[in-house]
Amino acid sequence: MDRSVPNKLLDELSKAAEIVRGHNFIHVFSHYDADGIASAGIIAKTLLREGKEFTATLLTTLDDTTFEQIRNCGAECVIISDLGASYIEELDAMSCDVVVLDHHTVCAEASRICYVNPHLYGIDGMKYGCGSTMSCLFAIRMDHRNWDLVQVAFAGMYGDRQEMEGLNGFLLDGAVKREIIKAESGSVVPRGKLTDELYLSTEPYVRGVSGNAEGVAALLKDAGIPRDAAGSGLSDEERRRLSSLIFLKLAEQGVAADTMEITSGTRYALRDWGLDSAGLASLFDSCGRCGQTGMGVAVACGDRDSIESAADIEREYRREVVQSATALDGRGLNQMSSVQWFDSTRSGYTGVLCGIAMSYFGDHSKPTFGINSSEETAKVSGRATGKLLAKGADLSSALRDACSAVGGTGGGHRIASGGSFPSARTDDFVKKLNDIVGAQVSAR
Ligand SMILES: [Mn+2]
Repeated sequence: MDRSVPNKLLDELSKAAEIVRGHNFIHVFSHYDADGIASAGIIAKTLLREGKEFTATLLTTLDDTTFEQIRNCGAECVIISDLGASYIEELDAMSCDVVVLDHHTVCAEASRICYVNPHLYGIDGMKYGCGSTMSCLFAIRMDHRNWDLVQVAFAGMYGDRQEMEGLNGFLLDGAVKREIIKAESGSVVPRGKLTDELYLSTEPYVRGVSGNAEGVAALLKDAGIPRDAAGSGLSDEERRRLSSLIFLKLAEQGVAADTMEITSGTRYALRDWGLDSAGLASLFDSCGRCGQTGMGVAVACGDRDSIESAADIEREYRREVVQSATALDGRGLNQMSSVQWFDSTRSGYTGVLCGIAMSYFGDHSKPTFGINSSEETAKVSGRATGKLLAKGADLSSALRDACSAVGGTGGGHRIASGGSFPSARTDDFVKKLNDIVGAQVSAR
């Protein structure tokens, strides 16, 4: 696959750089997930290095309400990263300068504003270029000295489960050549203190071990490893034993082979961070999910104090997530003919639980949805797998149509999508969703 940057994309990035250079103050809007925080951080650092002033606002979603925030922000120049694709026409109608660096499904092409999206150049933004990829390409276009920010972009790519081909492949090649990033062979054995790391592990989520202190102790005993050992200090033999026991458990709980491959996939070590891309993504993710988005952006900019505070937040966040995952695994998902779903009203963490359930304990023949109806407007998240997409599943259109059928809105990627609708219509919504996904899959 082609790992170069198309000329038309380079032209658009130059246009973006030109626009930004013409302003002293820029308002940055981005998504609150790992990719969105990484994108905002890359842009923030680029603006700082250019001597520009800026404000960054991270949004949980772009809808009519949050769009009003952008419309009324008062800045003469706005950059929107990891968001925007669904509001291009509205953004086009604004009077200020707008740069959109997104990778979500293209709904409309821009006529006035500067719009950068891999899909516009025939590159699949679900796999080969995410918000932080586009932000990093923009940063490098502004100044070649911004190549170091590729480390932050890799955390965003990890967060969005991107593949290292296409535009991501271009950044990988450049980063390896410059010795900024090193690819290392992966392992299911965590590097830190094993009793903690195995307990907190949701990637992989190992039934009977994750969120289960006795299970962790038993696993270590079976592997003949002392309880106070760290993964990085194991002998080759200990590592092999622990890794095979974990794989055995994953196979027993029915985890698909491709998930196991991703779980133990290549690690990308980041030169300046003492972390790999997954570790930095986890810091961003925790900040975003705990509403500490400003801290997330400061972490991405390399602020030492913020990195320390974020590590504390991460630990607590991971504990809550693993406990919610264990509880959901215990009670199981609601099975319908074409979808499976769960109610996350009490725990929250809808999207992250959805991903864990889809990969590690749900039925992998059906897309997984989580619904949080704690407020008047319910939030829904959906996850599929590559295999389900090959069968015809498209969660972007499924959630768009099912949400709008009950008076809400939805959309996103074919493999991961979200939406909202009136909580009172939850029963109608799941029926509609089941019908839509059923029709998608049987159409093939
Ligand atoms: Mn993204």
